[in-house]
Amino acid sequence: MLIKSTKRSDESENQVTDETVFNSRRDVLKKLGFLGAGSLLGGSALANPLDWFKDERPPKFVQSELSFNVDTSTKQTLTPESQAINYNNFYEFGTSKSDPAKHAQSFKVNPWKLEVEGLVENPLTLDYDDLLTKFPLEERIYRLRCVEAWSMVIPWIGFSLSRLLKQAKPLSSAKYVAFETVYDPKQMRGQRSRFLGGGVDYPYIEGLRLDEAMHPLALMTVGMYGKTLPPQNGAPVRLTVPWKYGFKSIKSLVKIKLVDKMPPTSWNILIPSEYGFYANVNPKVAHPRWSQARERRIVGASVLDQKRIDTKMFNGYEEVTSLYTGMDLARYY
Ligand SMILES: Nc1nc2c(c(=O)[nH]1)N[C@H]1C(S)=C(S)[C@@H](COP(=O)(O)O)O[C@H]1N2
Ligand SMILES: [Mo]
Repeated sequence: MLIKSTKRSDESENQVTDETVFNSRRDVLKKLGFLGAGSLLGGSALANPLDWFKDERPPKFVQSELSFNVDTSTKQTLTPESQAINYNNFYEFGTSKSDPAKHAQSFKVNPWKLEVEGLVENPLTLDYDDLLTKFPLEERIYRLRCVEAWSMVIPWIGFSLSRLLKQAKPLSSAKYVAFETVYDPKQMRGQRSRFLGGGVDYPYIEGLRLDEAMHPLALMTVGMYGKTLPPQNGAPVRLTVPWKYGFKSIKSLVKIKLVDKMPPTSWNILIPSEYGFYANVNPKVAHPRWSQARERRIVGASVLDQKRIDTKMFNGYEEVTSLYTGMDLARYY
């Protein structure tokens, strides 16, 4: 059963729904008979991503349609899909915005292995199919605000990271979560030289405090615009943390490790004065080289089709405020 969003008007910028709303929506869908056991993913919708090997045309990444619970509560102008998949940051495939779409098309996402390990009672290994079928998928329309001051509104598809962590059962000694992108220089040209990869020391690593990671907004993302992720957006699985700058939303994950100390993170290692561990969107804290007070929302079919708007604290996701009670967010940037 394929369920798709249709209504997306642009009147207002509502909050994205929280998990409670999604759960009640799921109940409604269940009552309507959309969500019987095992029906979240139609088997026939899962095309084989390796099919292009049999094709005579040059390798082109094939996406599959996904089934998901729809986010109908959010009314925002979506960024056109053509922008979201052609204007990217994914330094493993090059440093310019057009590089990932150009150089990631033959990236292999199946087979895949994601390990959840470290300070957990129940370590997990998920393969490609697990990522798409183990957890009910939900569509979440999230704004993603890049530290470079552009932003997009994207209909992501995935499941809360908290669901995965709960299944792994963090030990009481676990205080942080460390994330790691795949390291595969044969496939990722940016990992072959410091020049091509923008100076990042690969693999790309990120981290969250455990309570941040458990917040229902933190999304394990496997799709966008109704389909599995294209490689330039982090296939087969990435994180989307909408209240933080885009660089926290680490792509093409192979490892999630529960740890007791604040883990190192790629951008913080590279330029600690500019990129902190927290990286919460904050219009009042300027980047040392530019203001963060405003942003360019990419809304049209051309990158130049932009709307200049004020940036909101936590990118507008105020429900995370209590995570930072008593913290000086200018100091912990
Ligand atoms: N592994 C990895 N993850 C990454 C990046 C990267 O270079 N490598 N770039 C980050 C940055 S800076 C941004 S803004 C977002 C962009 O996500 P998008 O291209 O899907 O919009 O991905 C983030 N995740
Ligand atoms: Mo970014």
